[in-house]
Amino acid sequence: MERTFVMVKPDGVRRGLVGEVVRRLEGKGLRLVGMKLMQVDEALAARHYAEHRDKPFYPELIAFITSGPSVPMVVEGRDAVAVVRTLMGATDPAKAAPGTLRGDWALSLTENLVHGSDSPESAAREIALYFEPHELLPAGR
Ligand code: 3AN
Repeated sequence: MERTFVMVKPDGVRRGLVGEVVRRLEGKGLRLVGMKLMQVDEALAARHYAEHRDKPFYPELIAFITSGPSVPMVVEGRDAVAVVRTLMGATDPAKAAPGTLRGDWALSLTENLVHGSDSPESAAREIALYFEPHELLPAGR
């Protein structure tokens, strides 16, 4: 069993696509162990995207991720990190395969609907950034 961090970004919340994201995660067989609606502030955004601090797209990324409420989640299941990356599709939605979340529901590189951790180490770091331990269900099944 593995856990990963997933977040519906502000574009997804604005467009009413939270349910679509949750439906696909649950439909695949992943188990929701944490979920909330929250406004990401500048400080949290800076910690989340620290690895991109020197990239040209960083200011746009921070402005976008703080532009409205997001829905961070933790899901659990076999190979959860890789499975979520597959369900999300490529970072650039223009190149994301049909049938993936970004392939079906996004076109912009910045406003690309959803975030998912890229490794178990990133997942642990990002889960701790967004959730207190008591906000997560105990490991199950
Ligand atoms: P992913 O979200 O697929 O893990 P990362 O971690 O490489 O992708 O990038 C983090 C976020 O930064 C992306 N989700 C996207 O919103 C934004 N981003 C990445 N590359 C670019 C780019 N070339 N131009 C604008 N935004 C980008």
